[in-house]
Amino acid sequence: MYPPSRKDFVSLTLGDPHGNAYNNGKHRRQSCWRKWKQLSRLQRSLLLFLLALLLIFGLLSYPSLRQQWRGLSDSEDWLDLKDLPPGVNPVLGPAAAVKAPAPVVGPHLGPAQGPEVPEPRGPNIAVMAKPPFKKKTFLNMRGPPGLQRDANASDTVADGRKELKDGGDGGEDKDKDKDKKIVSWRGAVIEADQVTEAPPSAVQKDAAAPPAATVLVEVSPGRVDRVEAVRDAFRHAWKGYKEFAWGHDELKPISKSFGEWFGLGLTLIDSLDTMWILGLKEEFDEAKSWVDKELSFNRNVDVNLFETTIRVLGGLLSTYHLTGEQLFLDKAKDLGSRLMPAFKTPSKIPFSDVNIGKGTAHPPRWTSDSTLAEVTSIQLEFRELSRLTQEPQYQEVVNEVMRLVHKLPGKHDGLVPMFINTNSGQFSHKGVFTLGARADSYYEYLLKQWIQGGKTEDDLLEDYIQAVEGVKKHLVRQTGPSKLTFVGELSHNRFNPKMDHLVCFLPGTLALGAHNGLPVDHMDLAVQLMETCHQMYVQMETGLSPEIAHFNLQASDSRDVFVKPADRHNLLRPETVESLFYMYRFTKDTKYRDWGWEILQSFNKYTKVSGGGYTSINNVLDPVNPGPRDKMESFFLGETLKYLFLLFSDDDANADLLRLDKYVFNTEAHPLPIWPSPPK
Ligand code: DMJ
Repeated sequence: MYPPSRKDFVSLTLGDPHGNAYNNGKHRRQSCWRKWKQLSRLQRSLLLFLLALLLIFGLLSYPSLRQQWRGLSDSEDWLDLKDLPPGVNPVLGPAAAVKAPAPVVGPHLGPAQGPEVPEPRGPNIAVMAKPPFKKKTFLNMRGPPGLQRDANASDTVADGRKELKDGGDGGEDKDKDKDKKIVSWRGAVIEADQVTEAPPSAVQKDAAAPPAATVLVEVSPGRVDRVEAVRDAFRHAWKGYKEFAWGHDELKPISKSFGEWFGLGLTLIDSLDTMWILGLKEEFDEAKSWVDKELSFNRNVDVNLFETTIRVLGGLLSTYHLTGEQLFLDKAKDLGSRLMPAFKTPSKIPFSDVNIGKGTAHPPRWTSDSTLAEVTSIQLEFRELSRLTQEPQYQEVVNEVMRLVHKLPGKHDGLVPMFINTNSGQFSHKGVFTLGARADSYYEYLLKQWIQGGKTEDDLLEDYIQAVEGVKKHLVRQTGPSKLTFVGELSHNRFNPKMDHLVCFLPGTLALGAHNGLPVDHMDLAVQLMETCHQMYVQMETGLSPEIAHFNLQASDSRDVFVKPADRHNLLRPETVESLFYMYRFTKDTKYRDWGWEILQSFNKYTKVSGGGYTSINNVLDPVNPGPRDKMESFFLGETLKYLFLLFSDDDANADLLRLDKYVFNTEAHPLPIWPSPPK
């Protein structure tokens, strides 16, 4: 062998089998020129004209494209940890004072904030270092395609047509609010409710309301209005579902139609225990009859293991517990056994998708990874199924997942990566840590499994406590202006001051842990984070939180919270009201009820659809045209309204119902019993 000559090197590099790369290029250029010369003058002029046109269009559309790219990329927010400005330190305990801005209610009272929220610029910008690379994994959140972050969030807003009869100031003039506002979008009518007046009392309502099955939750007189308002909201949502989407997965309230995800009557099953808890007997009985006569899992359909477990299996199990009706346990058993093929993988880490009719399972088309939160947030349900059926296989498969994850290398002070490989059983895409999408309920279920099993499984507790320490050390920061505490994200040692609304489950979970004897500083952090989640609502013009908030680390008199164009949507998510429920239960501080009440009013004002149902919206910053998305997620009925109801209900009068030392709520708000004796 001899070293290759320069000519050999060039020909190898340019990939020409004959070593004639340069010559070939020359010939190609010559023949192009010859062809151009062969064209008639007319043909040449036409081609030049077309090229000029293309150039003009390109120049004209550049600014809007640039705007879109900016919205899609949040790479500029990534901060190198070593670049954090002085004073931006983790909040490590009670010492950190929360100086929250004065609460602002109603669309017009927030800090000066136009429909376009300016990015922090110039001196207000924290150190904005570019990351080495920016994976788009953050854009792929858990959930159905429709739940994924919409990079074109403003599309619907743009072509929405609206008429706001009262000028849309919302809340400035109480009298105006008394007149129902009619907002017409795309030919559909959204009816905004009264927001400043209490709804009719229970006495007034009772005449029209169907009799309750069993009054499961008694309410004290002072709270009747709010509880009844939640019942009203549920009835309104259910009306739309019943009329236009009965037996289907989700209501599309604007087009008065339905959407199918798995074809399992998702909204209906997710709502069963909510109806029972709210005492809506007639609605419950109708739904039960559908489960009895129509619901069949013997269908050739691919379902997502996690979503089906938390919504359908969880919903059936909790309804069985509340009602004692065998029908629901039978259905749960049938479904549980059909989900089991997901666990037949080389690593025992389950696949994301199962065909419940064929008994086959597979990962998503593009990867052999599963999402970490998905494989570690099915345990409460499978363990409970084993306990009820005395069939150990369900708890065995999910306990094995926890055992594997417990001893897996690649964690960062208890924080876990977002993906795990179903072949190797190892974490993948290491080095990215978030409490938001794809990791959130891993942390929630560590604590809740420990509680479910009577606080006897030490590995779960150990992992949970270590994770909370990791969160405090690496992810918790405070904003510069008002010292709002938030949980950011970490990617390869770069900190991003960005928090998903999904993270707002954390105050509730931390409070639940503290209530169960874990360190009091967990509760301190819960109080601070609860305030921040509240601010994510009240600082928006609609009083509703965006899907993702960005926080300002710079000490300045600028804003604390920013929202990017792609993150302005609200999917009727429950996490904040869920945490408010826990915070109120444990502190009895009525401000948490008031915050929940404000949220319900904002839902009524900006997402309630005339004719029935509530809709996700595109833009929480635009009270004039929030941009309905035409979708009511099943968790709005399964979780959001249930937690609001429980928040306003007088729990003291319900010593035996849904007490937090008797029940643990799964991540879809389905209450499951805490076991009377430890797991075997
Ligand atoms: C729900 O399905 C569950 O709460 C899940 O854990 C997270 N996402 C949705 C609600 O936002």
